[in-house]
Amino acid sequence: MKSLIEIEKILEETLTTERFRHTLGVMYTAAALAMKYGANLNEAMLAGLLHDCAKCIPKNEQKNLCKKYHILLTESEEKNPSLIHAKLGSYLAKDIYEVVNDDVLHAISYHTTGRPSMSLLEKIVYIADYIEPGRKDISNLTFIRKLAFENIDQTILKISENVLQYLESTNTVIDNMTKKTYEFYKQELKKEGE
Ligand code: DGI
Ligand code: FE
Ligand code: FE
Repeated sequence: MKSLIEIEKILEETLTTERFRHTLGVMYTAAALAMKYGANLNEAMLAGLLHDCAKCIPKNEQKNLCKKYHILLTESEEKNPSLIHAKLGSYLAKDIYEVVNDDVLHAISYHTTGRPSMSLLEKIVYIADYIEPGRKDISNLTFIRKLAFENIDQTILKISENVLQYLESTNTVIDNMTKKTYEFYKQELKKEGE
């Protein structure tokens, strides 16, 4: 297994400066959330550090790598290549960065769309990606950043709602999993309130 520092050095060379800064922001935000909610600190930092490891690979090369790893792409991933880096990233994490922990691999795989019934670690990476200090120009971000340290499931709901609204307003095809995440946490919180 590679250490956080070894991985950080590789990513510094393979990601753009901007993406690397975002990556460090996600890693440390995931660490803060892990402290708050009692998740494993090293796992949270590892998943945060690697979540966008496939992001700077050219799109056609990402597709070739998916073939190499026998990753089946959904129709929506075929249409929206910006979704591919999440799933591909988890395979690279395993193959190149020697990650063996399935929870960490799932957190990387689902960081863009989320999914119903996420583990604590998956929730932490999904949220950290959205709220890290370098993120700009998202409505309600000040509110969501505060909420993230108060109620984790409400934060997932707010973020998935924002993402859906944003994708609708830009006429982007929405992945089924993105919708399912929102619907699941809406139901989940309704149950809690009853
Ligand atoms: O990789 P990041 O920029 O840090 O953030 P991300 O992994 O959450 O998002 C990657 C891109 O995917 C971003 O441009 C928003 C977009 N996206 C998120 N959910 C969906 C989506 N695009 C489509 N087409 N459908 C989705 O459901
Ligand atoms: Fe991403
Ligand atoms: Fe990201």
